[in-house]
Amino acid sequence: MTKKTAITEQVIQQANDLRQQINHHNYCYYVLDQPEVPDAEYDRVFRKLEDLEKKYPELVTPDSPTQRVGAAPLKEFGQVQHSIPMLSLANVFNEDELQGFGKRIASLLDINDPEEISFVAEPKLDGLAISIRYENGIYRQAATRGDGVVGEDVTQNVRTIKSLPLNLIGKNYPAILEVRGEVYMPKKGFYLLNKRQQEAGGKTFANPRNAAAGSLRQLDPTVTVTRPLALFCYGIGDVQGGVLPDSQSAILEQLKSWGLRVCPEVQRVKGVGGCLKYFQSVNARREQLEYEIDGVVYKVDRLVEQEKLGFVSRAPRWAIAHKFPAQEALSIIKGIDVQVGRTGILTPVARLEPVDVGGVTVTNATLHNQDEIERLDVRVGDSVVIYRAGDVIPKVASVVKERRPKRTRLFHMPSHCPECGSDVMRAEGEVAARCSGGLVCPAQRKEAIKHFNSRRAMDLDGVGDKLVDQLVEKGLINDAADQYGLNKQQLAALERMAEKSADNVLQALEKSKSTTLARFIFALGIRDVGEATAQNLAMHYGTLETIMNADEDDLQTVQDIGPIVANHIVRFFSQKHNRDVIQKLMKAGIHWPEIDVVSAPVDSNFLDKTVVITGALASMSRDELKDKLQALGAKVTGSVSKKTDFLIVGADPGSKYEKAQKLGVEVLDEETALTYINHSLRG
Ligand code: D41
Repeated sequence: MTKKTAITEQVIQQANDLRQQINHHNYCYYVLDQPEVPDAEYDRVFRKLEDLEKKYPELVTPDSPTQRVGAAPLKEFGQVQHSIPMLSLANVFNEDELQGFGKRIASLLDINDPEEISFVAEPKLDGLAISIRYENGIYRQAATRGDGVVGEDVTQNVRTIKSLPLNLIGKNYPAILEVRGEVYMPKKGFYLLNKRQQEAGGKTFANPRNAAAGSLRQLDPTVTVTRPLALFCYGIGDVQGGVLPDSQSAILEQLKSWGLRVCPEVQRVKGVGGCLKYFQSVNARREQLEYEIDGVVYKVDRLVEQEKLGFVSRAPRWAIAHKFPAQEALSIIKGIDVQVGRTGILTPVARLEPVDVGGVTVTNATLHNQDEIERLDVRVGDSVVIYRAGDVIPKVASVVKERRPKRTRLFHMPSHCPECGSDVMRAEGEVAARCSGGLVCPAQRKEAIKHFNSRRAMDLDGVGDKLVDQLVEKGLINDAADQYGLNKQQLAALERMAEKSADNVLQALEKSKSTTLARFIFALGIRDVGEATAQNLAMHYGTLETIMNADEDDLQTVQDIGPIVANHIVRFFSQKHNRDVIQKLMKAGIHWPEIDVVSAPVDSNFLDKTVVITGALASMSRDELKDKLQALGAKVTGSVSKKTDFLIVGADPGSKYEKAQKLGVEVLDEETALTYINHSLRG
């Protein structure tokens, strides 16, 4: 009996140790933004805890980091009554209104000069206000703001947010601590989520705020866990059994010391002047911030002053949101045009009644494709909400149906290309409609040449978009190669050109002839061949000829190239006009330095072999090994079958090893595999 207890205690201790390690790594990574260990180490510790909890299910506690992964779905959210109401924020939209705010509180506080007042200034995140309750330092409950009095119980969903500590750090936290903050979705995570949703045919979100709201108000926490939500804390609610400092800024410091995440942009400022300076500085850096904000918030720093000021109709008098000019505005669709891009994709574009959106006059907004037009149900004559975020192309966010004029007609993509009259096709499973005219289509020709000239391709900065348009329209060039045959007289005769500028163009053309194979491949504008793929092709094959002659199977041995891209590449080079253009370009004198091919897979031990990797490797990650094997022509799969040629085993191999032995699959240890690889490399 005693022995068993001893073991259990040891196991409990081990589980606690692992949890502490994981919590610490989470804190470094998500709160401090300073990871101490590589991801692989984190994964290792996490798996160890998972294994332990699987073996001893009675060990699992609700605050174990393994429990973030998502509880069972709910039928509906419970209701939570906020013990202290969650107030709302009043707004100001300009400097005058802000000065008014300053004067008002100065007068209420009996202070002569508003510039004497200390404020805490912070970005106003565009997310969802949330209240989070800790009991004895353990995460217990989270609720949305709701109407400020009653919110929804989103405890399980908030638990999945990695920047939320499930246990507070330190010892001096109150027995009951309710923190308030904003749940939001970082911009990057939002773009990736939408991309993922689109690929999976799921619903996409109009903006990070909607994505955050949709993710948090998800009845199934296993969905929420896949959503990249984050949290900043900005205040407190109910506090029992402990004391907090006497200023907003010190409270935020205190929250930080307990492991809670506070926005790093928070600053103490003096007076309305300090507020304005802060507003300008944040506004200037707005695009670079990782999250979307719609303004900044100022809060009177000293709590005694906050108490004196009190609140009116649910908003504190001591705080104010200073909003940026709206990113949305109302306009009317005057018409829908169709633009043709480099790869022939037809994009419907709404022509708008000019409207100011956050200080920029907008006259066009993309409608993306037919599906989007149907989703929005947008028609010519409609009143629409235009949305502009940063440098992104303005979008139609929604249609104001109530204002729709009578007798509007549905828009349909044309069946023929508006530029060249060729048939428009829509491939099965694709949202995009494409012109089938290829380089017959002047729009595609222009765009192809512009791409060829672009900075990351041939860097032909002397021949810009406007000049390309002119040259194509005047019939002086038909493809990228024709540019190299232009002479000074032809150029000097063009609009807005003279001898000097013609010379500059000729010089730029000459300079662009010296390039790299990767840039050249990228410049050709093969569908789905971006910079990285062009680079991989160049490194893999070393010469243009071998790339042009590779077949689809061979191309798939190149890193990151699958059957679809391989097919695009083969199709591109099989077309006579493409080969002709390439020949003309070579004749014009385009050249690049020779490449040492690192991994010519000719003599590879792994060529066309099916390989499985299992166990922990000592010298590299499994992904790295996979890349190396693929570069040598291997197909790397996840499970062992009769078709498997080799199983490469690292430390502690599991069932795959047993299966391989049963099936008589050849097993290689890591060292042997690396010897084979190195041998292959030497060819
Ligand atoms: O970033 C925000 N969205 C934010 C919202 C913030 N930084 N501070 C806030 N402070 C408050 C008070 C002053 C009432 C504690 C808020 C909000 N409220 C708020 N968010 C939604 C409603 C109110």
